Amino acid sequence: IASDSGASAPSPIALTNVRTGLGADAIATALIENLYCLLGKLPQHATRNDWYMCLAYTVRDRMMERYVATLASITETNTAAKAVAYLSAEFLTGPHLGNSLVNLGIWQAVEEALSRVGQDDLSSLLDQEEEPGLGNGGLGRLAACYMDSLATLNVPAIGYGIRYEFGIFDQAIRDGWQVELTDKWLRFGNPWEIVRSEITFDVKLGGRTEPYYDEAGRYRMRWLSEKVVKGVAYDTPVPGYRVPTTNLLRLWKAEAAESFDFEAFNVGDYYRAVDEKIASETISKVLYPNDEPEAGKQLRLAQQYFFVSCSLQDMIRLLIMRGKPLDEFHSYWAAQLNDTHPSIAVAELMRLLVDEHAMEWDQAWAITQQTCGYTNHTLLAEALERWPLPLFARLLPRHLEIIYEINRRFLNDIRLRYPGDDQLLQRLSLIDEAGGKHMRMAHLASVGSHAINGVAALHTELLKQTLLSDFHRVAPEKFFNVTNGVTPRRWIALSNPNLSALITRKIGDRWLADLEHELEHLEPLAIDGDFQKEWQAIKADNKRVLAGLIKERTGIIIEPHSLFDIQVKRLHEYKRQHLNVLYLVTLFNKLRRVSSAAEIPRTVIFGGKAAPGYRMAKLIIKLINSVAAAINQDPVVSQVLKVVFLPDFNVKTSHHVYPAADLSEQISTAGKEASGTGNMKFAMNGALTIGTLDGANVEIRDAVGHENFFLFGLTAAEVERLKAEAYTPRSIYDSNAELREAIDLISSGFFSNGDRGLFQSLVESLITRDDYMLLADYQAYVECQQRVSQAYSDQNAWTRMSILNCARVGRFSSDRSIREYCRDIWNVRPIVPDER
Ligand code: GPW
Repeated sequence: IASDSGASAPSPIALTNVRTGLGADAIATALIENLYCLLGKLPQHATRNDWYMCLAYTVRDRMMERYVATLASITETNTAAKAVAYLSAEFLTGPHLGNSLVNLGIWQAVEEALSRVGQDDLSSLLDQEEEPGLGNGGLGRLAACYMDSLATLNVPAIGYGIRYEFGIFDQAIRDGWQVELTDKWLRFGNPWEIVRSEITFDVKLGGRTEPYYDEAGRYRMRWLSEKVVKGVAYDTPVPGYRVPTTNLLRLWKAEAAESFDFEAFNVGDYYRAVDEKIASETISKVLYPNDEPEAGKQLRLAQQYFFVSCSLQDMIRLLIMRGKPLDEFHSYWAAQLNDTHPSIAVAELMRLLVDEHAMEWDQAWAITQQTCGYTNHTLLAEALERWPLPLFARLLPRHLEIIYEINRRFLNDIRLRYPGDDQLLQRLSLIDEAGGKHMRMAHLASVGSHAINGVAALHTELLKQTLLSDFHRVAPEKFFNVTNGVTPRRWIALSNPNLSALITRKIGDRWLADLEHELEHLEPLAIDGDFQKEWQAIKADNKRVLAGLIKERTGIIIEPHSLFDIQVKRLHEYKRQHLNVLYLVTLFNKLRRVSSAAEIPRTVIFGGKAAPGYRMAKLIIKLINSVAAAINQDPVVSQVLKVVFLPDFNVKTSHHVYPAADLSEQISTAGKEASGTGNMKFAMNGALTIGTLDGANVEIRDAVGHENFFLFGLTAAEVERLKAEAYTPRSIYDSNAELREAIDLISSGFFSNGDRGLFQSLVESLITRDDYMLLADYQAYVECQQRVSQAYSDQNAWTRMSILNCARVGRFSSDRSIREYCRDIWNVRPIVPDER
């Protein structure tokens, strides 16, 4: 076993070292050494998980040098670099191992090293990793893509969030229904994190406030809390793609504060102390599984405040470590609020500066506004965070006072600028006075930030015109659009390695680091017959892999040559999975009537979780599975149509899904999906989109060319107009025979063993309210799907469109998004660690 020399050397460790060397030799030696030293095993006794763990440690070792250097640049006294603090309640990173191998450029060396130690199957080790499901869907995954891009662009950054003990639940399907299972992702340990037991902060909760005079005779407030919890930092390195920067994700775990008296003499006190400990730890126990949140849960507010307070205290600590004065906080930190979940940061930063560090209000306020930026991710009214005032006051009494003061000053200012407009004041107020009083977190975030952005062009326009129109009126200069993006490292290189190799063979290897400028070099190849063949062969391979996975997970056998038509995303009425189902039932009816000989064979694949308390979403899952069962067992129809619900859709399984898609379903009601990001992942992997003019679909269609995109449905403006004119879905039901036949078949109990009641609430809501306008878009959708089938029957034309979709979506790299944040919102510049 090689020895680790130079442990005390101050200079960088030699690159050939067993802990850092990137060659197969060093890695092979390190594997055996880590197996022995960290896991206490000899190779002949190692299980697959042992090999995974020692490989993970071996890879992590190789990030440490860059991680330490990058961290130094955020802590050293003589650096002028501003860093980004990305505050997010969710980071849906997905498995780390494969991504680390891609970004460090050691995939082949690791394969070689593994074979030298008798392990020939890297993919089975990759499979071994439990993914950290610390997010629900798009918002959490976006945060992970942005962390990858920040590091890749050499922008120093810390992602701050919560180390949930239980992430998003695992989904099982029993009798067609979703069943939730707890996600014990830490069960076998987490080799990617480093606990920083010395980095802890106290977080107060509850109690009351009290005025006092400080030594200088100044009138101040102090917060006498009811309890204190402690946050402990857990760091996960985030390596950039083949660059010197390795940033970090710093997630806070809640523990009992030291101050709790475990040496109590009295037995009763001892048990009380243990109970307190358990209560403290519940704060970071579990991720709330609502994709677009249901508000009003006290523990959720406690989670938000907990991680925000720890993060801001840490940012102040790091600033002080750098020897900078507190009044320069905003020169060294840009804090981005990922939706309103961390928006309590506005009040907490004020509290820390004013109460804890005795800063004057005006100065603290200027610093707070210059530091914070707010990203909005939804216009849906039901997803806007509003806290009942009594609940807020109980948990955060001092913050309530601070917010009242922020509000008083803000509204005063507005009153002077818009005299006599009391309506405007009411609409802008941080407090909603109607009904039971509520705190409007989007207003707090908007007032406390210098920049507010939406996540796609359409979304930002709607944000300015609707949800935040008054804020746009009083402060138009605050508004920006930053269209979302996704990282091509995970979503092409890692999940579609064959496509990746083909692209590199044709246009060189710079595209993964510069997608916006390089990927378009594929365009001329779209009409190259040989290239088309290679492209088709890779898609066919990917489809076979997904077919294998589906067979393994569901027992359903699908035809790899059929058109793979895929809708994977969280279940939500606005995303309209049930519009897809209405089309499937229509197709089913048609295929039972007429010969299916001419039909283009399709496999329609669904995946996604429903919030456990969202009854309609869960019923839609049951409907998909019920319709799937009827179709798949029909001897005639199943020749040309199969329907699959792939259980437990998560980052790991998604690696096999996007690369295998021919058709990407992006069919939300126009105006409802802020951006979507799955739409980008599909297009990058050569899927064509069937979609509405919603979110980033609009920009994707413009980028790939209107002729290479299957558009249908009402526009956002038409949706609003129709709603205003008293939309009557029943008249559409009455007048469209095919639609009526489909809905009636669902009502009849055909898909539910004769149970006419099962889907009644769903059918009822469609015919009577249809909030998401499925019936209004139904005919257009069905006709558009016919155009899809026709197009697919010309494989060469389809392949050309597929190549063009990939070649033209370079701007949906999260690198482009992050460059825009850096330029427009954060005013930060890249810095290579060695030069700092
Ligand atoms: F409600 N999104 C999400 F806006 O995944 F906060 N979870 C959420 O809680 C919210 C939004 C919130 C999604 C949007 O629905 C999707 O359109 C967008 O692409 C994604 O956030 C990233 O911006």
